[in-house]
Amino acid sequence: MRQVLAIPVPCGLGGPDPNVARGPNVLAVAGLLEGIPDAGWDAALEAPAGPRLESLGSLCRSLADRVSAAIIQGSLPLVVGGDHSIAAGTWRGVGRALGSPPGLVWLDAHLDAHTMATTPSGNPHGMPLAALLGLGAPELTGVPGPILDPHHVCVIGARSFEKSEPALLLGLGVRVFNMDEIHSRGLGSVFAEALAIVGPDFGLSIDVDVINPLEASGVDTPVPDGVFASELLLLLRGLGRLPGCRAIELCEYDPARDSDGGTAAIVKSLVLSLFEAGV
Ligand SMILES: [Mn+2]
Repeated sequence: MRQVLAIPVPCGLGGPDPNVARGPNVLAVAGLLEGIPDAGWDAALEAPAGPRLESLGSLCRSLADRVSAAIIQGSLPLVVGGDHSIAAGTWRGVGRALGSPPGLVWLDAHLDAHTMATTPSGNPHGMPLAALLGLGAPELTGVPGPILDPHHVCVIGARSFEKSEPALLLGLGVRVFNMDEIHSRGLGSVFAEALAIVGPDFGLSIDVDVINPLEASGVDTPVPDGVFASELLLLLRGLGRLPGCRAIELCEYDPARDSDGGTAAIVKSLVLSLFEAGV
């Protein structure tokens, strides 16, 4: 198995709750990498001071460099956020290392497909997927064009979004599996289709708010309903060991809303499952 390089990105600039920035440290203390052979923490990557979008853009540029370097040296980057705006840096770095756009499974209660023109909140953590597809805030990805190929991107678990977001994603050809479809087909069937869509070289962007807040309430923006951790855990099992899995990202864990550590424990079990043998 490749070395797993966990890259902590203590950033809360993209969302409403700055406590998300404490996520990587709290997860590290909770033993996020315990039980994963040959895994270690990189130094934390901090956002420089400055206006929000510029600061995030600079952070994403540094993150892209780190992720790209990790892949080139044969490691598997595990990016630990932090709010989801950092995805603009993670997948830019993966694309650069591969020389082609990776497929991407985006697990999220939201669609993160706002542009500066459509966002009601102005929060960049609602924009990274649009930015990665070449629409929205180029400050985040640092490049004007698309980084991902929409035909190899899918979103699983969506249940809270504004009308412009599915319009943008579906218009580009992104497959969106919302919770209604998951309830009617089952998560297993949806997940299998998602892996076929993303193709052999792919990544996983896991927004912890994809999980039902009845189980995992420790997230920045909880939304009722969602997938159950036990089911997701089975489907993620061993994916991190596949050579085609190029990077994994965990975002939006909010320790301030996780007083009993229950959400941290769930996140830890998901990561362990990703690296379990016996797929
Ligand atoms: Mn998200």
